[in-house]
Amino acid sequence: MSEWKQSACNLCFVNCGIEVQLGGDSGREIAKVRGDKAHPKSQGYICNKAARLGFYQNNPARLTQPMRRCEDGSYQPTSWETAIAEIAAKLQAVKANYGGEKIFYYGGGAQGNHLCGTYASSTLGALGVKYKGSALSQEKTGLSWVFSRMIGAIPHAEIEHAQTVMFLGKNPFMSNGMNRARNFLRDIAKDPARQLIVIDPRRTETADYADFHLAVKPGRDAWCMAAIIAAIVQHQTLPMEWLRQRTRGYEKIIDKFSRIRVAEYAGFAGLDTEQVREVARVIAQSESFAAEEDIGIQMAPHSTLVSYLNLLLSLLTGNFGRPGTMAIPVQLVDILPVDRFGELDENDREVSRRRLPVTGAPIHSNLYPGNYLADEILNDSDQRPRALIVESSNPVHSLAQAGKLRRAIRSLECSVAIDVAMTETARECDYVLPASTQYEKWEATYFPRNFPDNYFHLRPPLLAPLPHTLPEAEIHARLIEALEYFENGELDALHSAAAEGMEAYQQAFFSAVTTNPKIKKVVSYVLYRTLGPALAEGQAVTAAIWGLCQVFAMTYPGYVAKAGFSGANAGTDLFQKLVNSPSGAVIAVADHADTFARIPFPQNKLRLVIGELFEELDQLQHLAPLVDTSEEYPFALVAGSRRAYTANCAIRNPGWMKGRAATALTIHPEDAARLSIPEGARVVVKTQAGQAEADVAYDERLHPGTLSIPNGQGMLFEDEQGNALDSGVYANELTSTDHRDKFIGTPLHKFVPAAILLCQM
Ligand SMILES: Nc1nc2c(c(=O)[nH]1)N[C@H]1C(S)=C(S)[C@@H](COP(=O)(O)OP(=O)(O)OC[C@H]3O[C@@H](n4cnc5c(=O)[nH]c(N)nc54)[C@H](O)[C@@H]3O)O[C@H]1N2
Ligand SMILES: Nc1nc2c(c(=O)[nH]1)N[C@H]1C(S)=C(S)[C@@H](COP(=O)(O)OP(=O)(O)OC[C@H]3O[C@@H](n4cnc5c(=O)[nH]c(N)nc54)[C@H](O)[C@@H]3O)O[C@H]1N2
Ligand code: SF4
Ligand SMILES: [Mo]
Repeated sequence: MSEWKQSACNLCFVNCGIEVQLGGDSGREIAKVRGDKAHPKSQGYICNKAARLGFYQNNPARLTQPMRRCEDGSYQPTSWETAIAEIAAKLQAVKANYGGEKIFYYGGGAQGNHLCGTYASSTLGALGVKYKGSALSQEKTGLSWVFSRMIGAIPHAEIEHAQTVMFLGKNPFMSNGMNRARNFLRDIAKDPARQLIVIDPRRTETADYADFHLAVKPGRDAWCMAAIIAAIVQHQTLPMEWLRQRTRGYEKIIDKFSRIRVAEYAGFAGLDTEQVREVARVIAQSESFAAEEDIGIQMAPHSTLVSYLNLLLSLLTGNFGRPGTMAIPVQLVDILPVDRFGELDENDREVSRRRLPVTGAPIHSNLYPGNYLADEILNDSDQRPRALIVESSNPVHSLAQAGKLRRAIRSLECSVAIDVAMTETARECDYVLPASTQYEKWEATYFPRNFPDNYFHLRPPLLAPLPHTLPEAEIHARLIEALEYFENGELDALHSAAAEGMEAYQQAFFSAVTTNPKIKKVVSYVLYRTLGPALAEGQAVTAAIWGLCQVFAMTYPGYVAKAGFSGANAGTDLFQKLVNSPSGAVIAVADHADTFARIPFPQNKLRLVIGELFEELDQLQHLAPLVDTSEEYPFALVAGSRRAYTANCAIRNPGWMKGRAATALTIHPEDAARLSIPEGARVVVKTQAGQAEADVAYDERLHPGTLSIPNGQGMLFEDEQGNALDSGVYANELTSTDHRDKFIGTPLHKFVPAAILLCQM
């Protein structure tokens, strides 16, 4: 067994610090995992999943060579030289014939690895790629739009310090998605001075810790949230002086919500009016209130409208810019950048928006919605994409309507997947390039958002790359070189400056970026190839982080100084600190006092009206559900819920799951009794888009009338004899790309009308 080595868990976006012992015959297996107490954020916390990380690292489905699709559809291994040369030639041809913007990109990092996206930006720059999408643009772009329009920044909810906390469509007991989730739930439940509110149709494991559980009817959160706000406006004291000073549009909001009938909306949402009024009172009277939402509403009917109401609730009650409310953090990289929305009309609606050329899908936070990708490709327009690069994402598995995306990818002139495994997406692509895993190279994620301290974790590798795999930095560098982007010798000055030392390099680099416009488009590549070789052995892939540290130190000198890095070398010092801190380090200390100064709107005022969504509120008065069940499809299927053993597409071997219920389709026992479906029965679940077989388990926590399947199941996996193992339902064989939010295009996976039938024996 090796000594304990620090790293981070990559199974969800919390990325807890871990310590790992390697073992096994090869010494390459992740044998033991424990929480890293020295990690500034997770402080030793891990959930049940981290112990099973070996199933990610030691994956028999791993790619060990570049693969190329043959005429007959089979895949043949090929050399790196051939693969890179052919891909570069094909992408170059697409660029020459149709323009670089006809090459689309999807992905850029899963839950624990974002360096690949940074290096990909150079390949995209060299090719002139304009359109990127990622998993974020099927869940969080609605939220980023709302944040951007109301705050002009992406804030952080300080749930750790709030007196009252609300989880809306979020089940952190199972999904974590926050620091030390289970410890947090235990602590808040024990503290009589604090309250927890959970809004979820299911009586979740999180709801067990709550003071108030609003068991909203599936898909009716818009009425629930509108009722809470209306109850506050009508019966509680609003912080009027604060609203006058700090916000714009509050009069219109108060006017609209003073006319909403609380009892009617609460009733339509399936809730007890008194409970709604009590929750409203608790929120309005709390010292501090902070709410966190997740895909339980972002992927449910009215997705973006509910995100709007959620933020409106905090802002209208003055819960912004104080400890325990909301603050604006500083991050090394804004993974979900502020949405640029341009001019607004007199009703606070956008005058124009960047859109995809064929479908007209709106682009938010610089990302196209994944739900439109297949339609953008499958048509005769001259404007359609001709090539696709997918990196560290498995959209054929994770985007709606898998079959349509398969057809779309097959119709392209060139498609490339960069992954560690032969995924469902890889199996549709012309070329598949094998990456080293997140434990075989330096890695980092750009998710950390804390306040006032923010930290960053640059992790050294635990083991050497599997032979014939490469870190993405090297893959992109080889592609750019095959594209012959630079002339011979164009980067010589930078090479020699790097040999002289960091200070000389810093000067040379900034002067090169300003004098040679070609460098700006491929900055991460240039850093990797020029600074990289001057760094310690194996560390070249961290070169881009050096560049990010320089920009960060220049953008936030005050906050960075408070973390201990100041002067002309602050960026380099910060970089060195990260390289030498295998448990992560604090990179900046922000301040509540500056929060309003960072709102980029006139007089630093928050904007309570988003015209498009404010108007949409009027639709609620008709009390008509946006999506409904029918006689043919009498259930609301939750097409993907987080369970103890789900981790998106990170682990393909179903052997990592413990317990039968891991992959089961769950149903409320009353529904099951009505339909005479015994527990353990094999059933068919059917939607308008498709059908699948599943084993049934009862879940009395479910809202009656709903069915639920876990996310990330049904991936192809063969045992050593080549037999495909049953690994649950492939959720996106049951979903449709048309079933989406009207503003942003997010899929409404939480409410897919469905039927359930017993399989014939
Ligand atoms: N175990 C595990 N953890 C994960 C992941 C994983 O795959 N497995 N994935 C990570 C990722 S990428 C994400 S985005 C997060 C997602 O994290 P969550 O959003 O917390 O996870 P979900 O279980 O998908 O959905 C949350 C809740 O939404 C509820 N819900 C369903 N329909 C509705 C509705 O109409 N209204 C409301 N209010 N709630 C509804 C469900 O009952 C569920 O409890 O989890 C992260 N953490
Ligand atoms: N129906 C339904 N669909 C859903 C969801 C749902 O609840 N229901 N959830 C949605 C959500 S919230 C999300 S976030 C998405 C996630 O969907 P994806 O982004 O497709 O899933 P990930 O697991 O993040 O995909 C990671 C891919 O990266 C690969 N990988 C792992 N490590 C590395 C590495 O170091 N380098 C490279 N190049 N590749 C690597 C893995 O093998 C895997 O193929 O799924 C979404 N899809
Ligand atoms: S909370 Fe997320 S990052 Fe932490 S151990 Fe669990 S799966 Fe890993
Ligand atoms: Mo996600």
